[in-house]
Amino acid sequence: MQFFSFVLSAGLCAAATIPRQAAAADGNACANPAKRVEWRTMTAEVQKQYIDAVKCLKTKPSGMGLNTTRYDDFPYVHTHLDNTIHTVAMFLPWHRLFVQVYEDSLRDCGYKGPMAYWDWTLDTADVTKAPVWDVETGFGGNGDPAIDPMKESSSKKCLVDGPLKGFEVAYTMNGYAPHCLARNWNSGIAFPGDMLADSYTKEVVDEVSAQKTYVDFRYKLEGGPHGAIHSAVGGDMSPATSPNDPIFFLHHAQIDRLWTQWQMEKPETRTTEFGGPKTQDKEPGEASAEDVMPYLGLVPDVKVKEILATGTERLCYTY
Ligand SMILES: [Cu+2]
Repeated sequence: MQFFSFVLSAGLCAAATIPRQAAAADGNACANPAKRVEWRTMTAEVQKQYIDAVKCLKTKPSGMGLNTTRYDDFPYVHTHLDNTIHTVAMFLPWHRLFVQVYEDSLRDCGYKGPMAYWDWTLDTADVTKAPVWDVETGFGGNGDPAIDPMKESSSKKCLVDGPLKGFEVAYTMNGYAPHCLARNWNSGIAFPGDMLADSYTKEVVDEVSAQKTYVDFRYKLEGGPHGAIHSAVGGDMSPATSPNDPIFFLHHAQIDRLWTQWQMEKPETRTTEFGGPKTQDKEPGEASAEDVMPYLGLVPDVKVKEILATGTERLCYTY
């Protein structure tokens, strides 16, 4: 598979008429890319503005004709496309645009600060103490301590403090089912403070970033640090409706940041490099940058190749 992918990506480079250079050196580069920042570097005031905008999305109508709110569009689309966008080549570009659309929605709700990411490598000494969980300046922490997920459904382990207390989300993987936002750190079973932190230390990320091909990089990043955070946070962050938890978007901005940094190490090749399994099928076929990514009306469907570089008119940001 790896050999095949290498041949394919080499073929793509040769076939491209005008190889897209790093966005900065490209005619398509945007003039003033917005800098995304780590959550803990924002002032408390801007952190509050960000979370206020998240809550504002719950007051706006769906942008795609659903009977639920703008916020709920994101988990709805993500869960309906679950098998199309995970453990496949398009995992990274699909989520890249998804985060951008979310950021655009926050701006429609009046947010003027930077888009934020959560660099969890900074917190692996004790992830439970990460600034993103602060009840004053973050997204609140674990769900209701009175709920023991060994005895009751972890879906009852809802946030009982912090700015997202009472945050109601509309969907589960079974469809429309309004419920309170739940977190179930460590799935309620591991040692307190563990949070699978060994899976997303700086050392682990360095090894992911040392991968030489998109195929290997995507595979290691998705199956390693990406998946570990979803599992460690638990509750609504675990199933395919994981965008129910607003921390999803800071996590995926970090995933996107690591991809962007990997691309910028060799922008002349890596901002066009793409490949790997096209589908989750047993014989998935080889993905192509010409593949169209579906968004179910959240935003018009788009070819992968439009989303491979950042700092463009379409994705006018940097890290
Ligand atoms: Cu996802």
